Amino acid sequence: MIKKNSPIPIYYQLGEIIKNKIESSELKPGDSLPAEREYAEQFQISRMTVRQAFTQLVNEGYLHRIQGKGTFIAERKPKIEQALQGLTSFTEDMKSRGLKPGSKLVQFEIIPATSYIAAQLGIQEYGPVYEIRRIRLADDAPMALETNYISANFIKGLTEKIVNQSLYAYIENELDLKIDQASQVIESSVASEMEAEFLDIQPGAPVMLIQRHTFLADGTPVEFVQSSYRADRYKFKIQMNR
Ligand code: 16G
Repeated sequence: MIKKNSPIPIYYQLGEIIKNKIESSELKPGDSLPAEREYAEQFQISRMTVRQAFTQLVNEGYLHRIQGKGTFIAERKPKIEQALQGLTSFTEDMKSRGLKPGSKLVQFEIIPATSYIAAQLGIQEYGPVYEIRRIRLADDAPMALETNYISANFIKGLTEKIVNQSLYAYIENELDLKIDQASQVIESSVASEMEAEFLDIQPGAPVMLIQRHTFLADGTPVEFVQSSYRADRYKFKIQMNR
């Protein structure tokens, strides 16, 4: 129950109590939450503290408020869990989960490589590079905004139609090149206005930035990719041995 002389604030303790009820399905999506007054009486705390707990859970996505109606348990879609061991494509990842992979093409052009992009791809500055920006979809819902940079002198014949399907399938099956390894860096960030619009989230909502460098077995760079994944829909799992 609530400990009044704890270093943990009371609103936080109440938030944890409500979260437990949601996680154990005692409170189910769509249920309305008891009124602030009821919690205040039950735990002998102020209504302001109860409101603070509710606000915290609204921000975390556990609850939502409907003007004039009250506070309800939010519908929370399970996060997609991606293992970080294998080198897979988005299309493969979604299919292996029984989800329908998809893309919405935002940009497809050949640009002269900036010095930064050239260095990432091991090519000359101003060399021709495909810049491909796609919203990646799972069962038609936006999961990530992904921008690929690919040397146009190396990977030839890309079209809008191809990148609306699987890029890796084209590289491996049509060009007969074997994608071998990649290194990936993941960091947290918040959605910019543009990312928020494409990903159907609020500006400032948490996202995970992923940078991937992908190579053939002989070390030739295949792609440099910058992606923003929705942090409310994605989590990463890594297996560790000691
Ligand atoms: C994944 C890769 C991306 C790759 C794409 C190919 C991450 C962070 N990125 O999204 O680097 O270009 O798959 O997918 O996992 P595709 O074959 O479906 O086009």
